[in-house]
Parts: sequence; C-alpha cells; structure tokens
Amino acid sequence: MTGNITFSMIKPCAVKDNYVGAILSEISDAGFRIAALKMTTLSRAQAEQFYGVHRNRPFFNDLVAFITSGPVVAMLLEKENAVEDFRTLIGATDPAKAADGTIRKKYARSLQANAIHGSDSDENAVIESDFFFSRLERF
Ligand code: 3AN
Repeated sequence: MTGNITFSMIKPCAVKDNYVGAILSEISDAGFRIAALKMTTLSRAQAEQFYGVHRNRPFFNDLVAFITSGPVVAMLLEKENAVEDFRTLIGATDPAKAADGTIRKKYARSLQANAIHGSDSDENAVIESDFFFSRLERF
C-alpha cells in the first residue's frame, strides 16, 4: 500500500515530558489509523542503522546519543497521502520554524529534541516500518 503508510516515532524528550497521550490523540484526530504501535529503547547499533543516512553529518553522534537516551514510541500509520500529510501535521524539523498548531511547535524542546519523527518518503516509510515491526505486529 505504498502511498498510504508512514512511520513515526515519538522521541525520548516527548516521552519524558509525558506527551505520548496528547500526541497520539492529535495523530488520530488528524485521520491517521494506528496500524502498529510499540514502546522500546533503541540500542546504539539500532540507532546508527535507523539514522544511517545522517552518518556523515556533524550532529550524528549527538543524534544517536539522544535517540537512545530513553524509550521511544514507534508507530505505523495509515491514511491517504500519509507521508506528506503527516509531515504537515508535525511541522518543520526546527520547532522554532514550525507552523503554529503543529506537533513540533507544541511539544518539541529544540532542533534535536524535536518530539517526533515522520518518514520523508514512501520508500523510507517502508524501510523504517520494516525496521521496527514484524508482519505479526501489524493490524
Ligand atoms: P526530519 O526529522 O524533519 O526528517 P532530518 O531527517 O533531516 O529531519 O533529521 C533527523 C533528525 O536529526 C532530526 N529530527 C533532528 O532531531 C536531527 N537534526 C537534523 N538536523 C539537525 C541539526 N542541524 N542539528 C542537530 N540535530 C539535527
């Protein structure tokens, strides 16, 4: 169902800030169906794989340290035009630049601790969902 799924992860900052319930509500209210859901803590090796495209960026080590600093809530989401609509819902990577009403504007702390991840393409939505969820975990 390429085009109809995206992958999202509530990051450790927002889990610690107790925003999981509020963020899941926003996602449901925006018309996304939760097809898989899991709370887990990434190992260093898993985080390095997940963020592999950023391996050569100056912020890579900090990003891996941050994303492994506590549990995340991973989810597979279904909706028409899921990737683009979800990126609109969460707002710009830097919460200071995120539009009013977006999840990052409301719940992010900073550019790194920006509350939530959303896939940036249909291809990555499949790769990221397969990384976190087995077929038995999808409904
Ligand atoms: P997005 O999550 O909006 O797709 P990406 O994929 O470019 O953004 O970046 C992945 C993550 O890396 C971001 N969510 C953010 O936490 C972190 N990040 C991106 N750019 C920077 C930066 N310049 N400095 C620190 N962290 C960054």
